[in-house]
Amino acid sequence: MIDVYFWPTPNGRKITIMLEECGMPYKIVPVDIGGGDQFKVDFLRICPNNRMPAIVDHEPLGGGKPISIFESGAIMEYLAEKSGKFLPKDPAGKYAVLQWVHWQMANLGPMMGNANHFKNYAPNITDDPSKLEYGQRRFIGEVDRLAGVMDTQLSIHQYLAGSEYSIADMITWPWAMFVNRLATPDKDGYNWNDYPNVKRWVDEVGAREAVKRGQAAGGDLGKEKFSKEEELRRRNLLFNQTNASVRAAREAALKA
Ligand SMILES: N[C@@H](CCC(=O)N[C@@H](CS)C(=O)NCC(=O)O)C(=O)O
Repeated sequence: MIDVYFWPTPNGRKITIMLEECGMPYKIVPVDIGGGDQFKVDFLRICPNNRMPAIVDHEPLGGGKPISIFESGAIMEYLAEKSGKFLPKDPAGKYAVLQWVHWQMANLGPMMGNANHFKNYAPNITDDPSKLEYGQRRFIGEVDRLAGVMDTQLSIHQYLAGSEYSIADMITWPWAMFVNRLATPDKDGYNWNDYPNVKRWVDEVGAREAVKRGQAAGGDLGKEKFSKEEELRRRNLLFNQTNASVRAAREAALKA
């Protein structure tokens, strides 16, 4: 059985989609990131970076003691190796996939996260929205550029790494499915006109039964409504982290 430390966000859903595709049994362990579960010692022992997703595999590849892994890219590679699926074994095929896995981890995910922050969260937090303009332009521009990179690739290939569905598609899809909403500065510029090939692939991948199940997993989490003050406290936990605010918990986790 694999424990998946999870909250229903694009990064969390990469893992449930892969587990569903592989038919591997798993148990969701909720990590309420607005409530501060990511700073608990038990979680920091698994993920010193206080970010979900993470997994603990009680029947690990190669046998032996349970293995814990954080960072969704590493988790996807591990699950691909364990299942023998969705990552070719020949070097050319393998690295055709892994280059897109790393592209997602280093580019699309972080840029969309920052575009979402500057476009949707920051205006409700700052007392001077004019200061957000540079950050908005920078990250929305990058999301637009990256959507274009995908669109070109998908204009000649069925899937991101070529003709085979792989972990590159699964790791990218939960973000790419709403790339149109973050690639324009205006609230209504939600169309897919500039990225028709991404839209074709988003629909095709989204129609897979395992992807639907992985996307729906843990769907009862994160639905609670909070008072304005509690909402502010939760955002503060997420958006005002420093070394000083997390260090003691991280060190305690190392010693535990
Ligand atoms: N590079 C990491 C990113 C994970 C990540 O950013 N997780 C967010 C939710 S999507 C999180 O746990 N945030 C908690 C926090 O900011 O304290 C991965 O892909 O696993």
